[in-house]
Amino acid sequence: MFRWLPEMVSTYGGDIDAMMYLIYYIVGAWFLLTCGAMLLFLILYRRREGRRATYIEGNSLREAAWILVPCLIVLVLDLWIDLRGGEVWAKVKRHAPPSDHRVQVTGKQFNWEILYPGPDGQFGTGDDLQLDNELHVPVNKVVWVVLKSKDVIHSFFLPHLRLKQDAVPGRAIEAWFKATKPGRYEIPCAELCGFGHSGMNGFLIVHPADEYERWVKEHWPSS
Ligand SMILES: [Cu+2]
Repeated sequence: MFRWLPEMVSTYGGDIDAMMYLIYYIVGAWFLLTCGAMLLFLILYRRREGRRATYIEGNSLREAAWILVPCLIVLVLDLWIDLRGGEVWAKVKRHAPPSDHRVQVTGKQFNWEILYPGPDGQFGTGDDLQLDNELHVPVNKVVWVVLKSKDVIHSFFLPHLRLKQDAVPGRAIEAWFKATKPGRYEIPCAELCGFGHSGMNGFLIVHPADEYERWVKEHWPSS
């Protein structure tokens, strides 16, 4: 059913997809039920030769039940979505794992500036490295991203990892992910940010452990 979603390569991506399935099937079932009932009534009670319209005096309780019962079912299903959503939210936001891997990503019209802290792990020191649109990370390691913006609101989107977070001017917003498969994945901007928005696209390069070591050695030979 979800073939149009990109491949999922993060630890919490499955939970996000499960939420989408849940909402999709609940809303889909209601849609079919409502359309089905409407179609059925259209056919059952259509105008026919010789059949007179019925005079209905009205029974307020029975009529109200047609509204109240579906409302109650919708409410219960809604609470189910909230409950499941709360669990996923807690997993992603409240019980976020710590990590030594930190990068700073700054959105600007129309690029992602990726700042690596270097071997000392501190931003704003001499061994920092800045690359445009290239986020290199090791596979199976938790990576924290500090999101900033130089101009307008951008949205840092890793569709394959099911992560999307706004980058807001004046704020440093943190997000994390753990990629589970080496590869090259897109980082589009998901917030209309100006005339070059559609071309604002970076790449997340997930390296196997040894390849990541080599990449680090290449950029910080003395480390
Ligand atoms: Cu943008």
